[in-house]
Amino acid sequence: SKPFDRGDIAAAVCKVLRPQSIFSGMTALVVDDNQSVRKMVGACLERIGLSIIEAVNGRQAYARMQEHVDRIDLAIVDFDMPIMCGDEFIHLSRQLPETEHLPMLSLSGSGDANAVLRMFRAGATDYLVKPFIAEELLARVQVHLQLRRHMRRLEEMNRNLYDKAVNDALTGLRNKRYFQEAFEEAFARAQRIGIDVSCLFFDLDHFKQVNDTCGHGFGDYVLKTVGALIKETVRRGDLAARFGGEEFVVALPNTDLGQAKCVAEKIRRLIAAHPFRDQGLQWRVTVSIGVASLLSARPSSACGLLQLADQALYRAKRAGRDRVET
Ligand code: GH3
Ligand code: MG
Ligand code: MG
Ligand code: MG
Repeated sequence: SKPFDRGDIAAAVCKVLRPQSIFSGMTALVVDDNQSVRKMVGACLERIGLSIIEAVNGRQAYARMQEHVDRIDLAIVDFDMPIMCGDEFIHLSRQLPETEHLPMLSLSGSGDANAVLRMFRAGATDYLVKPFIAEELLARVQVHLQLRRHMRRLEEMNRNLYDKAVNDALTGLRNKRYFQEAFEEAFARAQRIGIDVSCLFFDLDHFKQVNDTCGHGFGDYVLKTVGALIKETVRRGDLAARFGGEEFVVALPNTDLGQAKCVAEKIRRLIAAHPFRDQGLQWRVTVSIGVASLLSARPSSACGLLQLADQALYRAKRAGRDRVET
């Protein structure tokens, strides 16, 4: 029996993987100064469903990469090309955002070990030697694209986990954990550079009655709406979070007590005037708000500032609710 050569192995791998349109929706950048090589590579990749973008030298390839970086999933790159060769193109591309995990396969003439090394040093992830075997090209490309898909899935999972870790599922505001960390940073920064930072502490009034009378579904709707009203009133640099059940907090960097009180008053009025209506139910909702700030009270920690706002909130409750206290 004849010994295995590279072609046999690649063909065997290919049979297992069976090329088909499994990568439709993905795009390959094919870079070669030789038109027939571009066409051959392109035809191979189209067999597994890829869309093709072509470039005839490194400079043109880099322009295509800059323009389409968000939809290119793979690059097959010739080494020796006029104007800009393959390793320089790969090196430049690796400095673009979002190319960190982009598979870039080097395609160089046989016997040029130096070219292969230069391409790897520039950031290539694999290589093929010309004349290449179509099945081997496809087998390698499939491995890289499958890895890319796994990577994408992991990144997506990671984003979802992060989202759950820092945001409140009901309102979409930040959660308590995120708030505490970010508030400590904002507090430390304010102390360091000698500016003010304020804190608002919200608690919905008689919220038990809302749940008891209209049900938890309506209660949740109220919480969501209050979260949205708070969010749309504060500035982008402010930090709004759901602190607990029907309690919200807002950190206002670079804002003194007087200004913070104005923001709180604005939100209080907005909530009191909002027609809370859902599934045929209607309820009047009010909120009590405690306000405290660094420069007027000089607490020694973020936690201390939060406590002062909480104490002010308690006074607002005792004074009759639906009001702002400092
Ligand atoms: P007040 O603050 O004005 O003194 O009265 P309250 O009725 O709001 O008092 P309290 O803070 O003790 O009650 C809060 C209630 O909020 C208890 C609970 O039924 C309700 N609550 C807490 N979390 C949620 C939630 O996620 N969804 C709903 N629907 N209700 C919640
Ligand atoms: Mg060439
Ligand atoms: Mg409460
Ligand atoms: Mg309450």
